[in-house]
Amino acid sequence: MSRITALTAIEILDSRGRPTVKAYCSLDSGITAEAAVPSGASTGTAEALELRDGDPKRYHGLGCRKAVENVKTTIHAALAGRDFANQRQLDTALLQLDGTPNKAKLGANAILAVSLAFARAQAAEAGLPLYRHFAAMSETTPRLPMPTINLFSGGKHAGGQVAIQDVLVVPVAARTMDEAMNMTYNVYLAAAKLTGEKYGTRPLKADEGGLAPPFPNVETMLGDAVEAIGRAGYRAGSEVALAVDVASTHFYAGEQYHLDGQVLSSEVMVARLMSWIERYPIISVEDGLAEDDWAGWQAFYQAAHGKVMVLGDDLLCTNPARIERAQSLKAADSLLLKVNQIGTLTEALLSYQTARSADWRVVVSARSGETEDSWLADLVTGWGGDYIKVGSIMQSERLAKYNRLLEIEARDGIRMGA
Ligand code: 2PG
Ligand code: MG
Repeated sequence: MSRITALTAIEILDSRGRPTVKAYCSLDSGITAEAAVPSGASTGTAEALELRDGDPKRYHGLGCRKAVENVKTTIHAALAGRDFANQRQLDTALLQLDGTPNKAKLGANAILAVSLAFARAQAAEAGLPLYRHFAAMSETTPRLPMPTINLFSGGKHAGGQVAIQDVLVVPVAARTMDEAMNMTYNVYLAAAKLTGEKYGTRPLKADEGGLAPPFPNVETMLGDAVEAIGRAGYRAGSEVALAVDVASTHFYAGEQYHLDGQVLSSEVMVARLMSWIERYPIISVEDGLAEDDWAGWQAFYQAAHGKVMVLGDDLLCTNPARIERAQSLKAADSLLLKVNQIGTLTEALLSYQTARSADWRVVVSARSGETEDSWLADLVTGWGGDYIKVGSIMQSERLAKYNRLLEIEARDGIRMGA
């Protein structure tokens, strides 16, 4: 049992300079723990509500003072003095207090910050590293994930100069996190040199630190990634593979996909995705179709399942009901898990378990607006996620997670894979 004595919060800034929430949870054992929440840009419409102040005089309306106040007043008043045996009990109390289907009253940013700070406080109380606490919560054996690392960016993260959002490298031949990061560094440097030569640009970086030269189209973006892998001395496919986040919800309008100056039907979009899969060493396609184009997702699943991971982000929004729907419709076979899309650890774990119950793969993901908090690295390790997606290796809010994975490997001897 952990008795909460105080809950409080402050407004901090994320990696885009926008406000977000950091919460502090104190227990009567004398422990105080903290946690900060991230924020997305390419958000799905089914995401839980991120409470923003809407005051145009502060941060263009993006302030989080209301969410902070909700932690300090409503949530503190309701939970301080109470005992909670575990995360589920705490999160259930938070959900009851909010009482809305999408956390609109208190804000998912306020609720998740408290949910995470409590987890960290309980871990500290038990004398466990955070990932071991997460492993106990999910009854799994901790293991390190395979990283998927942002190399090239487009879409909403890079001013839209190319429609798709991310081309990621996956160092599939790496046996350790140490090796994976070194391979990634080599490919990133080769890509920066290549794009400098080819586009004559200095390496401009997008929200997650990916390179963002003016690619004329998606095929060139993918081709340049393959060339960079080769220049770095690796075999594309068997040593370093690619993953893409098409983020196609964000170029879908009027039931058509607006890609590279063309207007594509859902059927043609599926054919386009399949042509990329055939021509480039892609192992995972995230949000190949828009969040409402369920028929398109089903068609893509029929064509691509077994060849690549059919990975749902905006489609699923880490929501167990949407995951179940995708399972019964055969619309996807992998979950991109973002805890703040749903808003509590307990619900995110249910999403994770729902995905696993149908033998899905799980990619645990950061957001484009991140903080220096590294809890995500502990979460993916503790729950045993297959992959982590954190962005590039060039910004400290991303490196906080990679460095934590390196630390878990070097100091605790936790290994990658099965
Ligand atoms: C995504 C994420 C992370 P955002 O689409 O997968 O890359 O972006 O946080 O903006 O939703
Ligand atoms: Mg995505």
